[in-house]
Amino acid sequence: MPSDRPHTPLLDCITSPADMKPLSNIELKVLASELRAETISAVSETGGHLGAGLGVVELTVALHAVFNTPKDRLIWDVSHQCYPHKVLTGRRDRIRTLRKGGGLSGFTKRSESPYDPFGAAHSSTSISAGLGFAVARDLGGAPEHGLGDVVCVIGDGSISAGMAYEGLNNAGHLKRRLIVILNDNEMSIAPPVGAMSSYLSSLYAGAPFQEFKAAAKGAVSLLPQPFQEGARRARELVKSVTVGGTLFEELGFSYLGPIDGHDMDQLMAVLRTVKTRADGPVLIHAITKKGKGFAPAEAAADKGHATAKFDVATGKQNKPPSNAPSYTKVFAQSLIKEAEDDPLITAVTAAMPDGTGLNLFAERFPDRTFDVGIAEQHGVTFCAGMAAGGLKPFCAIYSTFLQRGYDQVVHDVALQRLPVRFAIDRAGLVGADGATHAGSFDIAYLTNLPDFVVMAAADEAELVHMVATAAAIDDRPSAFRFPRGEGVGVDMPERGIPLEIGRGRIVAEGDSVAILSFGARLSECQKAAEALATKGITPTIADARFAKPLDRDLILNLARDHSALITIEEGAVGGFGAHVAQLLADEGVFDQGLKFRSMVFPDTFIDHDSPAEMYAIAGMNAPQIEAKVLEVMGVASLAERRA
Ligand SMILES: Cc1ncc(C[n+]2csc(CCOP(=O)(O)OP(=O)(O)O)c2C)c(N)n1
Repeated sequence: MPSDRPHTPLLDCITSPADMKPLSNIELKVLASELRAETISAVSETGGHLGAGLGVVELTVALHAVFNTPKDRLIWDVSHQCYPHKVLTGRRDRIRTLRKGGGLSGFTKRSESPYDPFGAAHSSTSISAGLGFAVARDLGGAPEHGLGDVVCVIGDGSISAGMAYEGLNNAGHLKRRLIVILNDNEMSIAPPVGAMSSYLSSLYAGAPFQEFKAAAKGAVSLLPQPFQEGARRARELVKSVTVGGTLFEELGFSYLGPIDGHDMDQLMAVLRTVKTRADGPVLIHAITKKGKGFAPAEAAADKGHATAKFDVATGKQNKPPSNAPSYTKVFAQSLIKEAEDDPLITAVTAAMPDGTGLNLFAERFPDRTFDVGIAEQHGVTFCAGMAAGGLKPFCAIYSTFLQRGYDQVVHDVALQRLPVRFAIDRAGLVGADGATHAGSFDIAYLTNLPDFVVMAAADEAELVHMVATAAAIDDRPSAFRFPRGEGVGVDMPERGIPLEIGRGRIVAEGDSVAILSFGARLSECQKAAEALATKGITPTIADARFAKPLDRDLILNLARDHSALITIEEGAVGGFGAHVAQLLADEGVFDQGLKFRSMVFPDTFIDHDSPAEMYAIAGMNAPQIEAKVLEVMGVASLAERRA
């Protein structure tokens, strides 16, 4: 092992959680500190989610020391905090491959390990999934490794989402033995918002930990018999019950806490008590510190939520210099300009102010910015209400997270033809976060909705115009999508000019083959065209701009003037290409012998890798576009036949 790796003699002896069973609390504390050092060291090499994992190091150790995973199911909500868990569950040898192509996923993944009973990355699913496991256990389900206790760990940010309450509500009703740990670090990605956040704080406001002798009334039934290590401490914790009447108890849970989630003695005592005594749903409220034990993370505004590779000594991140503005920033700046002229424009984010760029909008227009918490469903319908009330809401949600608000998009927005503007960031393949975060489906799931206007920006200048276009569309819903990362470095317009709805543009005139691009693959198409030019082939290149409404004239003219037409889009089957094919079929164009190809994502979930490599796997980089042109022209097959 290189010498700059941390010294971890105890951790080196742990090959699986079973090795932790004989350890004393003192040894578990040592193990936690080694695990923390290993996590920091690994993430310094890989980049990724750091703060959340550091905040649950003690909790991770204690859970694996007390429970018998993988038979007992440990379900991490979002699971961005699972790196220490991966280290302890037989994956330490690969921990420095996190988020790299072919390496460990940055989230829990069923196919990766039996210690990951449920995959996640989108938040607030753990309680529902955990309850499913609990019912499966009680009704005789017998999966591999058996089924024992079920422990869900959910953050104070993630418990703000509707789905978490749906799970709590049902769990309280079913009364099955289920353990939920609320990991309360008073942080989401940004500071958490909302009444629930204030409520959680009120549960421990004003009282330092050492005075927390109490858990709530419901915990009395959990009072332990004298048992081994930690018994005295546990009894202290649950005697002189004071808190009583928490929301969680009203929902049918026994509430224990708040406890100090970094105090191994408290954790061990409480977890052992619960393991021994719980006979229904229990909620343990643990207070932790995001970024704990790594000063640069603790000091950061986001508590080290996500980081590039960094220097362990200084915390300085190695971010490659950027050549062009990020799409996110271009979106935010364009929206600010529109909002300066139009006081009715509002903006909504679901717990992602920085990720969506709305932090910039909020600085300029604090009263017109709404962070609704992790609540995409509510966020969409909230926008629908604002639109019905005469405002011009921009709903800024990543493609992947908008999936959660789909019925709201259909039922509350589209069906009522309300002019909500969806700003869809992270469209297409996103890289290290992998399949869970890919923005693959929005073209398909929006273009099939009547009256929706669906746009995709080919570059950052186009994005400026699409923001202006969306601002101008006030009689129906609209959406514009743009990818993660930097633009392509084109000249930027001073102000956006609304585009003509349903009109695309010819980018390069050619003959024989036309490539019709929807979105940011345009630059790859242009690279492919350069390569084809050296072979004497000059394709026409067009930018569709709109997948709905389609530019019928453009498409039919391209079909008329070329022998082959290829569409390309950063999305799954069923989107832009499908609509173009439908139009061509309906118009009888195929009867005339047009050769047609549609380049879409393959029908599979693509694992994490660099975006370029993911696009190579999807077959959508310039060389593959070039190959597709050659194939449709029959050039490749001719060459093959000659060979
Ligand atoms: C449905 C959904 N929306 C948004 C996100 C983006 N996201 C990832 S982690 C996170 C914050 C989670 O906060 P919390 O549960 O308190 O965990 P912490 O990081 O503080 O440990 C958010 C908003 C997500 N994963 N899923």
